[in-house]
Amino acid sequence: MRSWDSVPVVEGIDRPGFYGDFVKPRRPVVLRGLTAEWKALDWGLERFRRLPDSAKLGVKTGSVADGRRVSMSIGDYADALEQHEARTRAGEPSVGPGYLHDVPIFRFFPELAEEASPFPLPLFPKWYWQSWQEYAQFFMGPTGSSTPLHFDTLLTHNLFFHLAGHKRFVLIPAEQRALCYPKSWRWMRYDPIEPDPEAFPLASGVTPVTVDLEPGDTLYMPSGTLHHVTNLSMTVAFNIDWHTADSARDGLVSVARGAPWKNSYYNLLSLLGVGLRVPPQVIFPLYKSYLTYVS
Ligand SMILES: O=C(O)CCC(=O)C(=O)O
Ligand SMILES: [Fe+2]
Repeated sequence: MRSWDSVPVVEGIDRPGFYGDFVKPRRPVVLRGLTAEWKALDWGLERFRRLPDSAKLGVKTGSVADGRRVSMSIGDYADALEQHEARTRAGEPSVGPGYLHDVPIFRFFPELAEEASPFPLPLFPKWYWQSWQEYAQFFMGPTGSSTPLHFDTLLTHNLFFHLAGHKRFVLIPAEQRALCYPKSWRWMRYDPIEPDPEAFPLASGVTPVTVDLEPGDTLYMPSGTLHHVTNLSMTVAFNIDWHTADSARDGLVSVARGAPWKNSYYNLLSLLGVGLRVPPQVIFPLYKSYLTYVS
């Protein structure tokens, strides 16, 4: 069974190198310096307070796997986060403000996308170049918040642009899913941070690797990679889940392995786009409900 000893850190990658060394062989990598010129690397709470407060975003409360959300403006969330971090630093008890998790940020605030420039388009299939920002999902969370072990439901590849704070990913190859005690299609019961060998004996065969991200690091996770994520401090990041024709095809037939039917709909749209070049303007209006699809 496939396993990874470590995740390489690479600077200055081009499209042939990225696809040849990582996407095709399905190996994760940390790309360093790719976003060095982005204004987004300076995003702090001040930046979010300056955004319009008319947009209400879904903040996840409790375990993110449960998908419960409360609605808040980004400015109010920034205030709550700051107060929570200050109370925690002072050793005072504080209930966290929840995790702003999987939010299609550039649809709410298109002006922010300009601060992620120059954007590394060549790393994505051409089909995404025109409107990459539509596919971005934003994450901002307090120290200690986490996302339990899962994979991204459509079996997309993931480029994770880490911007602020310290974040720890634990990665497990897709082929080891059955050893991780799936409780649904995408969420696992096994916790690689606090392994419980008695409850989960099969997981002794799992080979997790830990990847710590610094601001400005971009993590590539191949289609289906299992990941557990911990915020070692307050963090800001966004990802793009994207398909190659191969991963869209895998996603389409994953219904036979237990994926929700709805996933096939989104994966068929991606295959029509990435594989058969149906233009994004035709596909996106049909696809966009995925970005608020809590699975
Ligand atoms: O940052 C997190 O907490 C979760 C990130 C994640 O699961 C993803 O990018 O798919
Ligand atoms: Fe994920």
